[in-house]
Amino acid sequence: MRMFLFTLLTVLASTAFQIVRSGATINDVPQFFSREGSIAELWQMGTNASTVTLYGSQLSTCTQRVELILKEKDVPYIFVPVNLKEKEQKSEAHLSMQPFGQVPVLIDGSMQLFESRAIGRYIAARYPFRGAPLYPMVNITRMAWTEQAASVELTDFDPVLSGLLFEMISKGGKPDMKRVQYLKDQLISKMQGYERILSKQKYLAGDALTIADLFHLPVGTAAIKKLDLIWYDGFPNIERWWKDISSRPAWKEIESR
Ligand SMILES: N[C@@H](CCC(=O)N[C@@H](CS)C(=O)NCC(=O)O)C(=O)O
Repeated sequence: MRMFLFTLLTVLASTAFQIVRSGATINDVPQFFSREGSIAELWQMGTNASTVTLYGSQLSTCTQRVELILKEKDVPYIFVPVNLKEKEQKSEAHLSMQPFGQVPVLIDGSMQLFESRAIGRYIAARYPFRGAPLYPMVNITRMAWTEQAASVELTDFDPVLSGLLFEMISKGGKPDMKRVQYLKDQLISKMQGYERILSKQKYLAGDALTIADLFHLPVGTAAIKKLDLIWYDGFPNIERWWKDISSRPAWKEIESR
């Protein structure tokens, strides 16, 4: 009986802690408790019993995105290297986990997941009590802003910088210069949008760090290192934001490998 009461109090205390940490207001609380299965979910979330395994390549930006969220959330994991040069990602065993023959793949107990950003969201939502609070699940407004910022990263930021990396690096010295110019023009217009956002708030989804900010780090850093392209040059608020997020210990550890 005592054990039961202790367990119940622990669950309630950690629930309250999560609500406060997520920035929810008192109006959000009934909605939080009315979620189907929420107590069971919370129990599972708080206990963190399963073993997390990440299949990937440490040099791939997609794998780095997942490792970054795992480290920020302080979730221990086993890393299984997939040799992309040897095409291990196209093996039948890997295709059974990732139907497109790519990395990363995450296994968490009975859960199997691919797509780096989906994995990042999952980790941040699944482990709310660990590490930095990166995904506001309770406050729907803040969740929507996080999704808005994550969508901008996926559809505006990543295609431009990945496109430049593809033209200038992956094509082995034969870039399509018309496309390069188009992407450079796009970059300026996208940076103007980022500067407008970041001149009003500290991070992309408001004044708290979220997964959306962190999702930028792998490709943003690759562009700086491989293209020597300081893409935020001339945009003081983007520069301030970038220096903030790129100096986080979790990212420093990943980029220094
Ligand atoms: N949208 C996927 C992209 C996955 C992807 O492109 N992975 C690359 C590494 S960053 C890969 O596996 N490349 C090897 C290949 O396509 O064969 C994600 O974010 O996970």
